[in-house]
Amino acid sequence: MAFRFNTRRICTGKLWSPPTSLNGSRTSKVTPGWQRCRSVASTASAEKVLFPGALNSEFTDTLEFIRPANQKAIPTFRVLNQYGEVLDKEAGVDTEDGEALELYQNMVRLSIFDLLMFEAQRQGRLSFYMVSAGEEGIAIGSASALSPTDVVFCQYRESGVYMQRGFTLDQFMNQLFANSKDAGLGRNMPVHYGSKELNIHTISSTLATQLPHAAGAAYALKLQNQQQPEVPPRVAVCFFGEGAASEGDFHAALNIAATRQVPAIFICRNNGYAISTPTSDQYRGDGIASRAAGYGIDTLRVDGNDIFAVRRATKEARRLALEDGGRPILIEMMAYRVGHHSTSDDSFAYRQKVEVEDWKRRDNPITRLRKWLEGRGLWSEAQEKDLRSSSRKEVLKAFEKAEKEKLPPIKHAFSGVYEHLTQEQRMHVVELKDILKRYPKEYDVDQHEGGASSLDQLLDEKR
Ligand SMILES: Cc1ncc(C[n+]2csc(CCOP(=O)(O)OP(=O)(O)O)c2C)c(N)n1
Ligand SMILES: [Mg+2]
Repeated sequence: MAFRFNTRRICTGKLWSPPTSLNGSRTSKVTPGWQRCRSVASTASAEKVLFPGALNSEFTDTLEFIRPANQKAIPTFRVLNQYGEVLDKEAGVDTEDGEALELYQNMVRLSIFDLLMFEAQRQGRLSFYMVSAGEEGIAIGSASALSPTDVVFCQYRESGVYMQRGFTLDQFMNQLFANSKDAGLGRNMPVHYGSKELNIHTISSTLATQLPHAAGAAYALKLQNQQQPEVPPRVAVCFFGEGAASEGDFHAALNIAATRQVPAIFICRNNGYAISTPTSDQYRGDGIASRAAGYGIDTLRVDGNDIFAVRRATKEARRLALEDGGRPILIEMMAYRVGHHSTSDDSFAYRQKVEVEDWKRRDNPITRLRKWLEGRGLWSEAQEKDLRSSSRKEVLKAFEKAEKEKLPPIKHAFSGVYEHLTQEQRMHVVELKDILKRYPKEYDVDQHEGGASSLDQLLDEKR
């Protein structure tokens, strides 16, 4: 006999028992399976070896590569078809008529808001804007299925999440104009909203940075959910584009979320483009959902033009994310980016106008829900007209109000970085004061609240 297997079974589901505390009683902490088995273990007749890096992999004598091209693509979950008809009549929709009407009205409001802000930028009244045309159902539908206490991280094309959570038109406008009423004190580019009250972290355009932030927040929530079982548990929700999923941060976030089993919902808006880069140049695999499976994360692909499907998927994701102490979930929501990437982009330089027109005609979250509402006798052309005209008026009113506001005090270019002004900052303030004084025609300080005087206040502040 030349050789013997080591038959010691170091770790199996059967032999393992929950850890006990120092006084011998059972603790409630259960170590998950993926943490238990760390060593090679087998019997001579075993069908599989528990390699520490690939648990439960069976031996095979067939040499066959897994070839993604031969596998069926992940299906796309839908509740309604393109004609607004419910596919599974028994399951129906899980939304009351009143709520469906509200969702519809919010989607229309958002699209009108987008249209008017895009035009305002073209008139030179705003410096920058990004629309979410075609993706209204993803933002509004998913936000409507979350708890207001859940912590949200957005990319930049999710104004609907803010709107659905109660961000007011005034708040949107104050941020867009970076006026003195902007909660961010005018320090961000337009569209970089944030709201502490609504539990939405401030947007950062540096792609994908929100993903590891969300994984970290979800880990904190996992601990909080454990430590405060009397408080309703919360999840972290992270929105990102399929282009952002090409960043290293995406992979780091998914991996840490999976290994730590944190209650996070990653919502990918796959709209077909990352500015001018089409998905065909971005990846070769089956979208973004397939990547989640690679990290051991439960995943689903959803028709983003179907707000009922978006809602149902998000609700179920939330339930799963909080199960057994927490786990991450990824949902890939499919849509088409109907608008240009931003006001700095002309998408007809890289895609055909007819492609966009085709999508607009073929499918859209707003028209799909409208068809469903009309089919139930809940909506009419007259109501549509009223909604559109009143939304337009509301948006323009808030726009004009915010446009008249002064800009924030100049001192906020320096404040809030350190607790107290540093010696170096002090020198910068003095220099700025000098420049403003020497070139009064170049810098209209009166646009700012308090003119240049806020800089003196800053210099006078006691340490
Ligand atoms: C780190 C980083 N790299 C590049 C950019 C430039 N950039 C801004 S948006 C964008 C495309 C992102 O596409 P996607 O994530 O699909 O979102 P979408 O715009 O389609 O909603 C790029 C490349 C950036 N903002 N940050
Ligand atoms: Mg995209």
